[in-house]
Amino acid sequence: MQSESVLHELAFKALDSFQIEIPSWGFANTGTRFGKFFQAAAASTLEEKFSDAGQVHKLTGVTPTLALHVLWDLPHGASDAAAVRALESRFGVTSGSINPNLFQDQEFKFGSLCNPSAEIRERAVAHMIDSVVIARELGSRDISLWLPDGSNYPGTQSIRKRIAWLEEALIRTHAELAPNQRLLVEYKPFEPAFYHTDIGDWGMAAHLAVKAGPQARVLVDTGHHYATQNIEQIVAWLLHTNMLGGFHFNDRRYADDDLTLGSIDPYQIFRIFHEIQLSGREALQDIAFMIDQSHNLKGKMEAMVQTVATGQELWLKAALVDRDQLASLQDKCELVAAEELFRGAFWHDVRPVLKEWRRSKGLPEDPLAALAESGYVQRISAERGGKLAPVSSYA
Ligand code: LRH
Ligand code: MN
Repeated sequence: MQSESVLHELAFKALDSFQIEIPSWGFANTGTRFGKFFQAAAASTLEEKFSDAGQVHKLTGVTPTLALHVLWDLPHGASDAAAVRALESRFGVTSGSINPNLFQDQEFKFGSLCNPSAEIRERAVAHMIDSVVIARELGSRDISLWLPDGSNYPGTQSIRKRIAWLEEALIRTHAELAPNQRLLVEYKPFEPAFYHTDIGDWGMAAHLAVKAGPQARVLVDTGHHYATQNIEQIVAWLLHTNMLGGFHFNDRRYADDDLTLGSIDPYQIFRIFHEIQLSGREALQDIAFMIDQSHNLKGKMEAMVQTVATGQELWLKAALVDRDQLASLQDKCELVAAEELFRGAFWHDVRPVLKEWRRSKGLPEDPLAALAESGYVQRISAERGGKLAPVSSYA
């Protein structure tokens, strides 16, 4: 392991380069198909979501942007931009990625961009283009597309025709992008479709991004993989092919569980961060780090602050890997020595130097403790006084 002073300098440099975007929907009441448990402190208005995001940024210093979901946060589309701008200056966080929503309108039952009806596909493309315009109005770089499209039974849809419709829709969307904008294509193997999903894996997403145009990239949601898939290898391929646009970080035990980052398999995120850091700092600005979680049981503010702190810790651990030493051990196939060096960084307790970095930035050493001391959650619970009665959303 490098000397203490080298480690210290590495640590501060790494923490200076770490920022992560917060999802507005992470503060709202969410659930599973078996129900939602309401939290009094939950946010239901965009103002409340910006207020919560502002508080997280004040406590951590590394979450300056808030991801917005078009139908949930901008019901009037681009004409909501002025109101959003006012919230940005009031709460000190700006709009981040703009997420089109092609998964809740009834007409998208058999698909949106991939629907056999040309008329319905046209309306879906119009929503994509509206989302590009909204992003431009808000100065957001990324339009982040996740598409639920797929089918539930073999033989019921033409997979080939749907690929062609999708290619055409993303080419038309890409054509509307301003020079500084990007289209991120998120893949997911299943749910809500349970036979085929049109953008089912990284290869499909990469093909569609390349076909759409030079400003399109792939978005990796860590929860969107089969349990046996090697996610860091997919990340290495996307970095190698310059197709990696960003991440939706969360954790899972089984499927797309959207649990808090590092709660189940922190070593997974460490391995992903290592592949990214191998690409050097210049690659970083093109890789959007975003959280995508639904806090069904944990307090939403606590879960968000905990997630950001865990992200910092795992990013810092990955930065402590002596990559030159590791490379020479790998080249010499000294397996155990290489693994011990790699894991050694993961086991390294980085919390003391993280506290030091926070102190040096005038930030609370322990943001979770500071959140508790702030009384913020108690205050918003009283103000928002949400219903606490559990309701089923299954039927
Ligand atoms: C789909 C997804 C997508 C979001 C949604 C909230 O599972 O990951 O990124 O739009 O969650
Ligand atoms: Mn996601």
